Amino acid sequence: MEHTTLQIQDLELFDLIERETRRQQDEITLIPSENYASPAVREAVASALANKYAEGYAGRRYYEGNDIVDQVELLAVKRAKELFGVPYANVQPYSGSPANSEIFFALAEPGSTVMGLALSSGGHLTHGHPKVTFSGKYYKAVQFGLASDARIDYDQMASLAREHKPSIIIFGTTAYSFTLDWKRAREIADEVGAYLVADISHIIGLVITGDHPSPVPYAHVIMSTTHKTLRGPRGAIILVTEEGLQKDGDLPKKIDAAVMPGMQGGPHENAIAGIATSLLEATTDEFKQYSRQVILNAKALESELRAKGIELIGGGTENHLLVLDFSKQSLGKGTLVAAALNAAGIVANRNTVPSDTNPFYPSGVRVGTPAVTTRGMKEHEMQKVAGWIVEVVEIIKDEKLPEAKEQKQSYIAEFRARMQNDPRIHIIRNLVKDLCAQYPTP
Ligand code: DSN
Repeated sequence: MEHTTLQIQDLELFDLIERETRRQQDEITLIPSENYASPAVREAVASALANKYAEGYAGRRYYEGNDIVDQVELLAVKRAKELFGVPYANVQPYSGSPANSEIFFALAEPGSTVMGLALSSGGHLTHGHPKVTFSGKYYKAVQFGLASDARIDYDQMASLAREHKPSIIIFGTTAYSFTLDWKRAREIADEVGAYLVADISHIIGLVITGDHPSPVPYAHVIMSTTHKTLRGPRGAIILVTEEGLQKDGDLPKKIDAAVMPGMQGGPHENAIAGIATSLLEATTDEFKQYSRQVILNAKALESELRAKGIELIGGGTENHLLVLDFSKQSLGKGTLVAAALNAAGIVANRNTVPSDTNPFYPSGVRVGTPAVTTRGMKEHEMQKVAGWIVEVVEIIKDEKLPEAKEQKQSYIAEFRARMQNDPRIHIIRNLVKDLCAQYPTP
């Protein structure tokens, strides 16, 4: 085999990348926000476009030599506008958190009130999480949560909005399994004159194919990352809808200015090229089938896990993800389940559930189907995966995090080592690897 340039020049890094590539091939990714970008997307990201500075916007750059780069960025903008049927798109945000901060700074002065879903209820850090994020530090953040059925509590959202009169309601989720009611959210926003910002990062692929209702008729501004269900490169887009333009005709200008120079410098035109080609991929029949299968696979996981007695937040799923709830076994158990699954080659993430008191050692595990679906796995494979999850949970049924804070980390380290050497976990790991061999990563 011919050696690559990286292999000749930097063997240490080459080896690490090889190992990570192998890990991705040999393991099952159930992290719902991860996916595999296509070879075409990766080619665009690794292209000569990475070499170019292009501060500004097409036709008004601060650097020379951008005639071609302008066309690349305009292509991404055009595809985003056409795919969503919106009048404005900005494709420069580096990722979701910068994009949300840019939207906040464009729409409301620091110090004003913003409202979003609490992190512990499935929201995102940038939706007003107190103290540690720009959204909770520089804005007065109000957070709504879930009702007793684990669905968004729209009544609480409405009453908090009436009480606090937020300038922005940011509505979106990272660990929520049910359909979002954009119409209701818009009614609440209208009642208090707020902007409705939809964060569709997790569900963008499902929105494009109509497998989840679109926020376009209701939201004023839409933000999405591009690397989750869309399968593009790491990045984000901000859209302004017709509704947004009607509320404030200056929104495009405000958002452009907040992105650059407000928050960012030179856009990553190689990533923008990757976004452009992923938006093209999202128009294909193959993408439609993938999106539908993502949901079918999540439903297959749901029915198998439920049948085997695993508790699910809200009882199941309507989208691409599920949150498994182990709080009844013991608080913090999700941390151990995720670590044991990892040892078995099933990669998920620990996640808070509503009853959690310590977000660092949560009791839930979040799993999702976009990545396995991209590999071609279907319901039959999901039954196997669910079976292995159940086996791992059974193997560690008597494990419990110690109460004392100072003992938790050392317990987890010892637990991880024990799981790596557990023969029962080894058997599952080999079965996982065999299954993965039948479904190569793109
Ligand atoms: N990190 C993303 C997720 O995993 O959902 C959210 O930013």
